[in-house]
Amino acid sequence: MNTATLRIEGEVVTPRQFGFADLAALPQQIPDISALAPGRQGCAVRLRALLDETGLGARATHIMLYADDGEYSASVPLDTVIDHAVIIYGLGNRPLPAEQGGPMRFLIPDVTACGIGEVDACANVKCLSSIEASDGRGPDTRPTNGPANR
Ligand SMILES: Nc1nc2c(c(=O)[nH]1)N[C@H]1C(S)=C(S)[C@@H](COP(=O)(O)O)O[C@H]1N2
Ligand SMILES: [Mo]
Repeated sequence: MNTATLRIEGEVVTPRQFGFADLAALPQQIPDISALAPGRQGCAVRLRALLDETGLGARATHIMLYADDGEYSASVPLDTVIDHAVIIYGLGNRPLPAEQGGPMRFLIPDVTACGIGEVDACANVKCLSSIEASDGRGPDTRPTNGPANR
């Protein structure tokens, strides 16, 4: 049973939730993420496609990425990531397995392309439950001591 949803909220015009089928129905699909991120698996949709659906509020400067454990979160500048970030949501027509950060995970395939230190691999939030557009930076629990895998 797959009831996981991803909420898009905060400084958006129309907040909404996306389940597996909703994400699969959006434009801007990447059928195989390994084309953008060698070594990774799954199908993805561009962040831009979700934000096109909700619309963005004029005050939105950052997005907060919340994991479903209610503990891990990251806050990154919207302009920097909007044309890089994707949501990986499936593998073989099923939700992305938890071992790979599923059922939905945020991924910036090439963090160096973003060109700022605020955007790093630690912002690739697994078990993503909410993306909140915000006016300014929000809560961020990313480790500051280097790119260790946690
Ligand atoms: N929910 C959640 N997502 C998370 C983390 C975490 O602790 N919890 N760690 C982050 C960190 S510090 C890194 S470096 C990347 C590692 O993801 P990867 O193993 O898929 O490359 O996941 C990020 N996403
Ligand atoms: Mo990290």
